[in-house]
Amino acid sequence: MSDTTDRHGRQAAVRSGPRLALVLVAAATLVAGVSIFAFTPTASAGTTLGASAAEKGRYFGTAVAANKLSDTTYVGILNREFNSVTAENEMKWDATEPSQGNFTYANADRIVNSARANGQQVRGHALAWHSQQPGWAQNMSGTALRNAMLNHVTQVATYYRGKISAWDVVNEAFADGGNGARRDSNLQRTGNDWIEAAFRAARAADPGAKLCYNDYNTDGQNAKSNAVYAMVQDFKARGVPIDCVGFQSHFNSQSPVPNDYQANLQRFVNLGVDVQITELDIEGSGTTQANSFGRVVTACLAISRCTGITVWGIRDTDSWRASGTPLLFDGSGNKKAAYTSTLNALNAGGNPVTTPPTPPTTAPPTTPPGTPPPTTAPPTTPPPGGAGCSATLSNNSWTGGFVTTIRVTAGSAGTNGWTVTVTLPAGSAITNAWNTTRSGNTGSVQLTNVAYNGRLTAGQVTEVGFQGTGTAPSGTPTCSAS
Ligand code: 9MR
Repeated sequence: MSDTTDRHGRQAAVRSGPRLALVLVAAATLVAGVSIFAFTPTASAGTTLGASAAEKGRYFGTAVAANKLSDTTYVGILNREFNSVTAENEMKWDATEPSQGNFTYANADRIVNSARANGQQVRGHALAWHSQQPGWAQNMSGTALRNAMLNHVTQVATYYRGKISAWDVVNEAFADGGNGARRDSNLQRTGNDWIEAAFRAARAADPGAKLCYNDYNTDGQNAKSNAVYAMVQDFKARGVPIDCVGFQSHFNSQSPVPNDYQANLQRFVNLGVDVQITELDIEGSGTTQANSFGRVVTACLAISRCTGITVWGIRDTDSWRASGTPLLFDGSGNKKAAYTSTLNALNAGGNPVTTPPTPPTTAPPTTPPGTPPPTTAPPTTPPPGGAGCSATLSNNSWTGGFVTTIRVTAGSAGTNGWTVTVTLPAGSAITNAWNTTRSGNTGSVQLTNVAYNGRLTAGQVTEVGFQGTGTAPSGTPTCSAS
């Protein structure tokens, strides 16, 4: 490693004069709204996985278990080699909402805090999944489960807003076995639109995170990957917010790296999404295993929108399939042949990442509870709403529920406070609201400012929101200023 390159390979361009052009490109890219997690390519060969991937504009990550963060060998490799982490279990539904409405983030936070302290990005895994649900959710069905799932997505994505590079919003929703059907599950039985509803809720909660669909046995072209492909194509056509597809890539002798791996990933890219290798492990040993890792890495680096690779653990002994010795380090933490072939493939590859900025595809982002909402500068033309105020609403809706964003604009006199009245359709009810004090939850509902967003100058805008069950409100809410 050169002395101008940190272990993640990202600072070199900042410190190195001849690379100023790259810095300017990176800065312009940031202004243009591209992910803050993009890495700046440099010219030299990396000596760690993360540094080498970063030189190609990518990340190289690993799954991390919170209870191993006190293992010095583990942590030493983690912080030397990787520039992205995924919580192996700690962000799953059973871990983060063990009883309904009771959110626990301590173990996930240990991973996130460790990552942030060491300059690593964090992949979020996973918001909605048929497996590893808490018992209370397993026992739910219908609208109650749908709303519980959406509340979970909203709460967790809001809590980690700004800290997650990409979320696995929905995990493993398609069946194995050749017919391309959705997997039967309690979530699937809430209605076929549960996946898009989850993506919409995630986008509303964290507009800055890339939103991925993640699955296994989709690594080559087959009935399952064809079904995921059709879903992504449909989502892109209808403006459902999806940014990326995760290919877990758990391989063994029965399920080896498919010959059409690169072609399969490329066809998804051609739909307009990024692809990521999200849970890579390959059972085996020696040269055979090493060659397989090399093939996977080479395939990713050949694809301009394959933005990163995550291996599912550090040492063989850390693996969920430890007996298959499927990882890059042996049980003592020594680099295996698979490590060397992976690093060599990273250094040899391929195409730099070119991923366009993600335009918002849904309603304006909502502001998480407790966070002062964004405001805009006063316009030079007279604002709408006369001397008082005006309000508009926009919705993210799904069967049985909705998130509504209310935009309040102060009139020419500004406001000291305001109240918006929204009428909910019969049978609809608000379940929670943010940045506002609410009176009632059905029928005609009054939303009043809270302490920090009542005083608006002429034309100034503030946003508040609520989530509810039933059908979303429509029309123009009334607004009165004080
Ligand atoms: O590695 C995870 C293991 O510790 C858990 O016991 C297991 C339980 O479902 O989940 C493992 O991770 C899975 C991941 O979340 C989704 N894709 C398959 C992974 C391996 O089962």
